[in-house]
Amino acid sequence: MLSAGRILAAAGLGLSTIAFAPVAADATPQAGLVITHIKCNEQEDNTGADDAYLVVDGSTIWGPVQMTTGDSKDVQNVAVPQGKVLTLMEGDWPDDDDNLGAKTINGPGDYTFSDDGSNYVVTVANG
Ligand SMILES: [Ca+2]
Ligand SMILES: [Ca+2]
Ligand SMILES: [Ca+2]
Repeated sequence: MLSAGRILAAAGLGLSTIAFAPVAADATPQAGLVITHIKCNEQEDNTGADDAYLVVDGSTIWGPVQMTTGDSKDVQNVAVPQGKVLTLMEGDWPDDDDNLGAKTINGPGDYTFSDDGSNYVVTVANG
């Protein structure tokens, strides 16, 4: 009796795991946009590397990563929701971080951030 009960319990767990899978799939964003690359044509800091990071809705979605003029880095397909504002920031200490620009992400393409004397190009692709 005990062993039969355990088998039933195990089967029940297996079924509930399967039942939850479609729920998790529904919760993931629609086939969306991803950041695939960032290029630094002109860094913001005068000395040392920039500490570049990308922000959406107040949350850092990538970085900080050290970048200097001429650097070109692949990004591991970081999701960025369509229609959201993507902000490129540059970390400083002890003074405040610098806002290098904000762009509304409307689709795949190259987005240039060029505030504060910098020039970065962020590439967005279909995920
Ligand atoms: Ca700076
Ligand atoms: Ca800095
Ligand atoms: Ca600063």
